[in-house]
Amino acid sequence: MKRILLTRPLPDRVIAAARDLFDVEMREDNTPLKMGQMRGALALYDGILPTLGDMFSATVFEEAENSRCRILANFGVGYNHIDAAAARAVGINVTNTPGAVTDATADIAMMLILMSARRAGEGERLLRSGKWSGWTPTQMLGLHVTGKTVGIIGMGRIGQAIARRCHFGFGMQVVYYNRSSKPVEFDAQQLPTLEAVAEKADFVVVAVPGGAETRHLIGPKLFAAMPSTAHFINIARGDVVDEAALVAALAAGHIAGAGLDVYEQEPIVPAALRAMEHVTLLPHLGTAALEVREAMGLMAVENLRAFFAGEIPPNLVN
Ligand code: 8YV
Repeated sequence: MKRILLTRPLPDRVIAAARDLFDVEMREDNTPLKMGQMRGALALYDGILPTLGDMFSATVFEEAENSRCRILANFGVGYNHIDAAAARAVGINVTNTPGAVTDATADIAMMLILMSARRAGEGERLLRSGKWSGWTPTQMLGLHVTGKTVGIIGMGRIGQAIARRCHFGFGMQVVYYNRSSKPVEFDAQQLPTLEAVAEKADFVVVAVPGGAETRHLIGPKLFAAMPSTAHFINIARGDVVDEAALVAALAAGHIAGAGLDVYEQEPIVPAALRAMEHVTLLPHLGTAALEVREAMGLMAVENLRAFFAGEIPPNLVN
């Protein structure tokens, strides 16, 4: 039986599915693997099921040509914590879990759009503080969402799922930026630059993959192009956004609010952001629902099964 390491505790169904097929070891610890642990795991296991925070950088793969491990079956669609090219160079396959995460992540984007526009976090804080003095016709007026324009940065699976929700569910106009031409089957307009999208949008939503190519893709130029009444939403990866520039844009009132699920240096969230009432901050909840985490885990296990059965794993990324 192949030896597999699960780098974090996972839902029971996933553990059971993995144990049916493999000799499984699961870390009980929820902290990311350290460099030495990653190197050790490459030497000791045939396959590893890692996740967000397990920083498999090029350095980890140095001298791993003859390592026992031949596959990293990532739990999550985003694999920017793994240097997939460096893994490939030493013959290690990398897979991810697309599809399983799409709807849940798009749902979180909608939640952040609504929470940010309608000041839900601020209202909840007010009520819990005991300072709510009762309804008035003008209390806590926010931005009406239905019929507004959403600007999506990155029209992949998740971007399209957000666009569909906005278009069909909320009667919104959809404009988007995607680096390649990406026609969609409903009324939505692809624009040539990030700024062209920002100028038109009441809500800018980031849905591009993380990694070197998109690091700080969003910065002062985009925030300057957004209307001062617009909200900025990020459900992708924190470092796609220049967080300091976002804080500056919010502090200066260049944009009206932000809804964030991801941060540049998780779990560190800048104090300046935490102090702002017009910012909604979620702790990377994107896929945090049991059935979704089960589907992600089962997909990762299927990638391992296929690989060790001599097939091309369904979600190979390198
Ligand atoms: C995951 C995500 O739960 O799938 C992804 O890439 O961002 C999340 O929703 C987590 O990051 C594990 O990869």
